[in-house]
Amino acid sequence: MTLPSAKPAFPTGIYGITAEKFSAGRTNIEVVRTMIAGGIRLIQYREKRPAKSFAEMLTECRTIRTLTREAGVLFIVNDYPDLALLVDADGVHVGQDDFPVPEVRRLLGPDKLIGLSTHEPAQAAAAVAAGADYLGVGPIFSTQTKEDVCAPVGLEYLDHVVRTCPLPFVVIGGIKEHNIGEVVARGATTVSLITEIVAAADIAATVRRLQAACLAPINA
Ligand code: TZP
Ligand code: MG
Repeated sequence: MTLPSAKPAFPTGIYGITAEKFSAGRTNIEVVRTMIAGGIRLIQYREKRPAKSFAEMLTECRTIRTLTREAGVLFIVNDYPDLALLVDADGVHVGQDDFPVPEVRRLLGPDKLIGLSTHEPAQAAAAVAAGADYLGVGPIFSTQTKEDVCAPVGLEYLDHVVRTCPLPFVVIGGIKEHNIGEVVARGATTVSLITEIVAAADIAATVRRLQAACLAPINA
């Protein structure tokens, strides 16, 4: 008898990501609270050292874990599998230069989600082979939010993933209210926007509108 997996399903809709530097004076905790008030289902904690110490990140992630658990929201930690384990997050998101997915799997076990950022077809195929649970696809459009970001991959790579990838994926990079319709029309069902959300005057209302735009084809 095979036991059902305890691994959560990867949600459709808006994937919120913290970025205190762009949050107009609000803390990550305030931003997370208002994203949740707007109905978000998936949040990633993304902060880099040395802007934040590990101790600071741990404290923030503990609070975010409590808030997301209360609301039934999935919680992913960027870059740091140890931090994810310490706060019992639902998973980790890594990039091409972070620890390889099989090593992260050894640390996290079978029930946590592992996401891997990809920028080209060969990386998508490798992510599947390595046992990732979902792919990051981007940057779709140009963005200033990420340091050392590669050139936009464009909509062609998104089309490739939609056509060929057996895993769920999230699109990211330069996505705004005015262009989210373009990626959704091409088959994106989970969409991440950093500055469009964390810098918004009314984060909850922005999440609500984006969520509706993202899920429109699914609810049609
Ligand atoms: N990975 C690829 S692009 C990006 C990350 C983390 C930043 C996206 O930020 P924005 O503000 O939505 O362009
Ligand atoms: Mg990374």
